Amino acid sequence: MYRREAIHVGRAYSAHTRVSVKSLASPPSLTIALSKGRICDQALPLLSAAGIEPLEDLNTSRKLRIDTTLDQVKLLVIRATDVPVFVGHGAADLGIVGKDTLLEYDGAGLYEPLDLGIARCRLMVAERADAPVAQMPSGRRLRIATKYERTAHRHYAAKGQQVEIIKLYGSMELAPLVGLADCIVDLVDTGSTLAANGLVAVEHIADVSSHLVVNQASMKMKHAAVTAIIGLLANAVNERDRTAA
Ligand code: PRT
Ligand code: MG
Repeated sequence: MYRREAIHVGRAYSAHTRVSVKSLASPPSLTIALSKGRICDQALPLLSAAGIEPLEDLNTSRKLRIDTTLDQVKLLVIRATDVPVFVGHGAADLGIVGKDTLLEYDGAGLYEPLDLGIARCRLMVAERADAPVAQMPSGRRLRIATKYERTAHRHYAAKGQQVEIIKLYGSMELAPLVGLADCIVDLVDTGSTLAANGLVAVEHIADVSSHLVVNQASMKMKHAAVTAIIGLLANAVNERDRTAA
């Protein structure tokens, strides 16, 4: 079974990649962690182009470990913030996770070999359109509501600004409206959530997209299989970008 699926993968991409049939012929098992929702929705076409298709619908299945068309590859469906934790600890070999989540992750043990260019957005500072921070009495410490505590700390520390960070787990946009904070640090895509809540983006902190991450020990111990997956996904990204251009 392994051999048949592996040969299929090798053949399908032989024109584009150095991935060899041999590298996947009798492979160790590999797990790839990812989250439901937008990352999963946008990652599936890339995984599919790499020959990895889940045998169940990730968004609706109650199973958290899902078989794929490649016998040796399983998908783990977990919370976005848990992806670097699973991969960093070796509970998953690979993961697909937003740069925003990676910037917050304070653990080690990860390589970040490939930007998949999906689930793109920007991490921004936003404030009330009707109460700009610039018009606030000076000398008062800014209160920043965010789920990106570490990234916000780093951003203001780099500017030499002392701020109070208020950690929230969601609905950041509400905080300035109800007087909990002066600003928020949050993800912005179209800007319509900010606009709907009377907020405007005032500073850009980082561009965000989802990256492939790899456990460092897996990269060593399962080198051929892991680099084969990286190669297949890199080809899928290049092919997508080429046809979109
Ligand atoms: O939802 P849950 O608490 O389980 O986890 P999560 O919120 O971390 O996961 P999810 O699925 O909501 O987001 C996963 C990842 O998607 C994030 O970590 C980002 O890397 C990426 N991503 C890309 C986004 C957005 N774009 C995005 N726009 N994540 C969230 N948003 C939200 C944003 O927080 C804000 O509330 O969408 C709103 C802004 O969108 P616009 O279009 O109105 O500007
Ligand atoms: Mg969410």
